[in-house]
Amino acid sequence: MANLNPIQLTSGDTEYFKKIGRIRYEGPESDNPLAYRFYDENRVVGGKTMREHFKFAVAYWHTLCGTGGDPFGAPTKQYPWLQAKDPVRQAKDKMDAAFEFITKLGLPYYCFHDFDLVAEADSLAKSERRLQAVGEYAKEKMAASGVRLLWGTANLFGHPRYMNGAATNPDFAVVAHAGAQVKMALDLTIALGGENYVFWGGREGYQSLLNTDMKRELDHMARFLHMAKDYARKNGFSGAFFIEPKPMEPSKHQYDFDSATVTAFLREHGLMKDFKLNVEVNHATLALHSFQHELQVAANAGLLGSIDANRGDYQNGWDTDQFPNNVYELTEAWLVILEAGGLQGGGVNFDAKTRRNSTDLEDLFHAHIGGIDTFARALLAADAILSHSKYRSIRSERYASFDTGEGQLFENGKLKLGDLAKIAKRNGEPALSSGRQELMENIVNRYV
Ligand code: XUL
Ligand code: CO
Repeated sequence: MANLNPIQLTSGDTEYFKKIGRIRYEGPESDNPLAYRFYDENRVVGGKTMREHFKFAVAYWHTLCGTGGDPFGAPTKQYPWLQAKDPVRQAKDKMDAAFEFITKLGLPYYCFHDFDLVAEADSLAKSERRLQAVGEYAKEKMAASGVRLLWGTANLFGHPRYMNGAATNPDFAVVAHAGAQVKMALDLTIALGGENYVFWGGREGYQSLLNTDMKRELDHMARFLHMAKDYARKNGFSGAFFIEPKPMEPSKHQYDFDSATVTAFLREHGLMKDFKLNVEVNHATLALHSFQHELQVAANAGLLGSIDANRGDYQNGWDTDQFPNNVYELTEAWLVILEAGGLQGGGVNFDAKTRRNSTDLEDLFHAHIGGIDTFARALLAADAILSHSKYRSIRSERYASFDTGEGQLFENGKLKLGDLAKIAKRNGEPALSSGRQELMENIVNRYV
């Protein structure tokens, strides 16, 4: 590991990314790979600064904890902040590295699972003490840096006890344990002024329907979410709860399959007021949807809360969690986000990991800089399309027949099926009307 810093037990004054300073905006002409070429945090686009549009967050689990192991091989990355044996010491080293990284990138937020921050102990009481110790340290780091918590969550999928699910586990003892864990994660999120709280249902689903009472499990999940929400509200949490849809992996079928499924679940169980969606790119494509489709479904229901930024791989199906680099695709996504009025309470969390063979500490910077600049370009393009092109008018013209006359009566619920039959007979065969998709695609391409 010649390229890594020597291992040191830190007390908050170790610099982990020694060769790298503050990443700054240098403009599109810059040749500096350690600079932003498009993300200019104070630039105002469509009435808001880029910083406000995105609310970029670093994901603790990938960036600080991801060591490159996969089902076929051992970890490839021996990060210097993961070397201390004492769990709380290691957690503080990791947090030093985290805040150095986030502030060098100039980003405003981070996100974590409880046991990304510090290793889980062998009892709930001990884990709670560890989380409290690390929480105190986080408070200091956040106050000193101004970095805020976009959302916290609990890892309810890693430990063997959750192999049959957490809130949907057929064994009440496990459900109760999950409740204890969520209570601790909520306490920590609230103590750190977290703006939102996420539920990603990692093992809330099934492997086989033969051994699964789906209806009962879904009712348990709703009951559990109500309990968590009631507890948090009672303890002063005013942010949003987000459900993060994903169709499969690790479960064969996950209950939070996609935006439409989650919206129906929230509606059925009276959770629409407190919960919104955290839409992830690679989860959308795993569900055989585009990212923008998932965003639009969430927006239609008023539930577009936050996004997890990454991308999948076109040649294989699974959740590769690569950093975003496709300006065209993200421009289509930002068209949806801008037209929906932005993200409600959330931001853009880089739920993305460098590749197993990206072993330099610097790779973490290149990955984030690339992702951030891709988002900035997409926002600029989407804003230009909405303000300078015929994009909106071409689309609305397609629906012009509903703006007046009988079409308008239809929209307003004033016609019956028999009326449609009369109108159709009177009109004869409708003229063909082009969808003009290629024209629309060219408009997007012109601005990317
Ligand atoms: C897993 C995933 C999670 C959630 C948080 O696919 O996206 O990291 O974002 O639990
Ligand atoms: Co995610």
